[in-house]
Amino acid sequence: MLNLLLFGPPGSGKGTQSELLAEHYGLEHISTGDLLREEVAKGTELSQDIEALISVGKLVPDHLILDLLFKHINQMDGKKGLILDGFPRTYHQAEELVKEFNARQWPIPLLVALDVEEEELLERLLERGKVSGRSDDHEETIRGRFKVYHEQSEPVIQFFKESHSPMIEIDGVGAIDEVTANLIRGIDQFIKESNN
Ligand code: B4P
Repeated sequence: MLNLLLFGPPGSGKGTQSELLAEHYGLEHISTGDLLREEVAKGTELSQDIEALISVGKLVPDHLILDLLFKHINQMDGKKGLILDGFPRTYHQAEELVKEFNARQWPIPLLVALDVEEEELLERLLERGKVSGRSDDHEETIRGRFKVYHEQSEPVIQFFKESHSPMIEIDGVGAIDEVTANLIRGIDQFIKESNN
């Protein structure tokens, strides 16, 4: 069972590449950003709280995303491996993910970190903002999301190092298909080494 976590700053291509990798490896793709946007679209009381956080570039509370994600995973058939896109985004989420996977006797997922410079990220997200209609794709919020990424999400890498969990870093700059090819090369290498 192959499980992957696509990790990286906002706009690094997590969503874009996860879809392509899910198809290539036959994995179930779950984007926590999409799960939250679906929740917002339901228009419940919780939706308003979530939208208020997303629109200013803040993360939603850990307990909320953990609950939403594992409820979603429980509804799946469980045969395919998973590709999680945008999760974990905090040290605590990473700890809980490993606990949960251990409890299910699933292999600890490979963290695939996409590396892209901030100026390129800003350009991509401003471009997406012209068509996405997303409340968080404008300059002030994007800069806030970068800050949140450095302060709250980068420690995920620390967690993976400390717990000796599998991790690779991939250059996320270039045409979309070039980045996909880099990712497949890195992931295939990991699979080969794990089988030896
Ligand atoms: P996400 O939906 O995960 O959004 P993201 O980080 O902005 O996008 P991503 O990196 O997937 O970029 P994409 O491929 O689309 O999160 C949104 C919000 O939800 C968060 O800020 C947070 O509030 C909340 N949230 C989500 N998960 C959470 C969690 N676990 N805990 C707490 N809160 C959570 O690429 C961006 C653009 O670049 C696209 O337009 C794409 O076409 C373009 N692009 C991609 N690759 C390219 C390339 N190689 N070259 C040029 N352009 C490229």
